[in-house]
Amino acid sequence: MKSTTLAWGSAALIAAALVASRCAPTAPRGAKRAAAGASDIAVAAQKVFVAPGDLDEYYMFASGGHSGNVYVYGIPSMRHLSTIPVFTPYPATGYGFDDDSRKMLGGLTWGDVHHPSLSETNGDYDGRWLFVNDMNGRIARIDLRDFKTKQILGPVANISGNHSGAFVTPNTEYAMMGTRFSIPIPKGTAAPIEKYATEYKGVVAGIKIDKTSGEMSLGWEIMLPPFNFDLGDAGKKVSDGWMFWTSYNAERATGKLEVTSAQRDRDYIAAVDWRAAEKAIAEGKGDVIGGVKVIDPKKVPGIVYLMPCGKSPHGVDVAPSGKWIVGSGKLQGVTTVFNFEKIQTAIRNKDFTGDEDGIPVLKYESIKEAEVPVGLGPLHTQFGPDDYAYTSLFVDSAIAKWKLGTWEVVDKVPMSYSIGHLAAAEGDTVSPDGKYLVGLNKLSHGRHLSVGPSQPESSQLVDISEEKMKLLYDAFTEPEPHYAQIVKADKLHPIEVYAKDENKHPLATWDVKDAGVTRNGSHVTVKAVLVRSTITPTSVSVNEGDTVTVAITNIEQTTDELHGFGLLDYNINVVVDPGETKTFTIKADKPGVFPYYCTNFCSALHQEMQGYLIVNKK
Ligand code: RUQ
Ligand code: CUA
Repeated sequence: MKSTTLAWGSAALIAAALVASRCAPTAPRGAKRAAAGASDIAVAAQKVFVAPGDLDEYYMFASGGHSGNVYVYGIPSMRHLSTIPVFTPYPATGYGFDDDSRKMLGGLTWGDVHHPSLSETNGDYDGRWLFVNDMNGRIARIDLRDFKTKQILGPVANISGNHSGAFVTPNTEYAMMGTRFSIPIPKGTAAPIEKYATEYKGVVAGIKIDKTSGEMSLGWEIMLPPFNFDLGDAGKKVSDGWMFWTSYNAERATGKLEVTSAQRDRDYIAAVDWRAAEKAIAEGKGDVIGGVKVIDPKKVPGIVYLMPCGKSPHGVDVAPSGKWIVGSGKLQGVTTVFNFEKIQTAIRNKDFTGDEDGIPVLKYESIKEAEVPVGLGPLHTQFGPDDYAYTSLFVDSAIAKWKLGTWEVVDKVPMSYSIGHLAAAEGDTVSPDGKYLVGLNKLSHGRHLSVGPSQPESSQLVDISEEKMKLLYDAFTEPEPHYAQIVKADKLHPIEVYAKDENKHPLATWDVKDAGVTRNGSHVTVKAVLVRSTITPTSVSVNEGDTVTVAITNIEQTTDELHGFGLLDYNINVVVDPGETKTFTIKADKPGVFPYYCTNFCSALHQEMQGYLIVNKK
């Protein structure tokens, strides 16, 4: 098939379309319904209907953007099941109020989560952990055993604006990070903006993951030119061992980037041989910057290569076979498919057209396999069985279905409106399921009852089980879904209570007789026991100026028997799950009497579950 490439001069036209697409049309109520045949609606309704008491087939883990959360949905019902707070305090689960989670948040009360990444074994989701990026140079691990955030790593040295994470490798050796906003490194160094091209740096990093515990630590960092590193995907199968990162602003421009960074015909995808990076660090190569070893590709060649890709690529997605690397230039009408074998051949033959700060630039014509005319504004690609690929089109506000190998576009379905990411069932693994695909749209204009200026995002469920894609359902999701992943529900085995003998907390208290107050100078420790329907002790007396640590154990062993501990006027609300112990610490700097009470409805006598903190004036 002949490929069509959009003339670069039409970038302005696309930019206009980007703006125009923000004014999506409003249809009168009922009109859309009439447009789809009544029978189609009945079929769609049946496909998404999960009867009361029945369970969904898949979990969807959706990024919560600048809410700092991860949202969990059931597929196909699209019902919101749970919110996992990660980078933001969340009183509903007491996150960010107890000592451990407060320490983990490290004084930041927001994060910007874009890319959830489920742990993998041999390229398939294994249901153990979920890693997510935060723009504030951090990465977090959620344990899928209890759906809780267990570790936040960072801010990591030299990484600024970590958009290009947290993509894991096929055996979860690494989760990745990368700089979107280049800065002079180490952090804390200032350089005039005029020196952007030479003194500002992009950095990508591999975060090592312990196989057993999931504990994250810095593996390696690579210093790169000041491009804006955007998305990434790890190679798999034949391309296992490689990592691909898109970037825009090959111009190294500053100022009005929408103009200044769109001058050149091509930007780059950085291809990184991460095993070579790992080896270089093990051999002690790299310069210490910001307290960590950073590989300079000029001094350590053979680790990074640049693949030219159509204007301002956004998503890069590796096909299930690992053979094809799909790079989507968001200012184009095509998506570009690279051939991994050809990339390797070009590297071997030194088939370069130049370099950027000593990093070889591979010859585009030598590594490109196809330019697929998917439509305007391609962003991200997911995969299905039988070599089908699905690409989101922001400008066209649609999803294109096309075939790997023949590069034919076979179907399109409109999205309402302006799709960003898309997520297919296990659609970025080595064995995609097909069945369902969710379009994660940026605009929902007019598709729901008005809730004022802050409109919900729209996520649309699409049936991809047949030749033609069919829209099944509109759901409205919390701000701000970027990427999401959909995993078979039976891969996860969440616990519902913490078993008593697994609770190793040093202040755990399992018997109301052991509850009470001990004093050590001005430090008071309260051991509290929560069980239906009493908080023991029912009152605590301390002195103004004391530091008070309260350790709360919920001794229930029954599913869903959570208790809360809300302390008025001291800004505390801790929620404790069955069998769990949590601590919080306050400085008793306000004298008076302060009620505490169970915030989580637990029994008929939930209202009675209360007590008093008495702070005696000095
Ligand atoms: S992004 S709409 Cu932050 Cu993943 Cu592409
Ligand atoms: Cu315990 Cu409500």
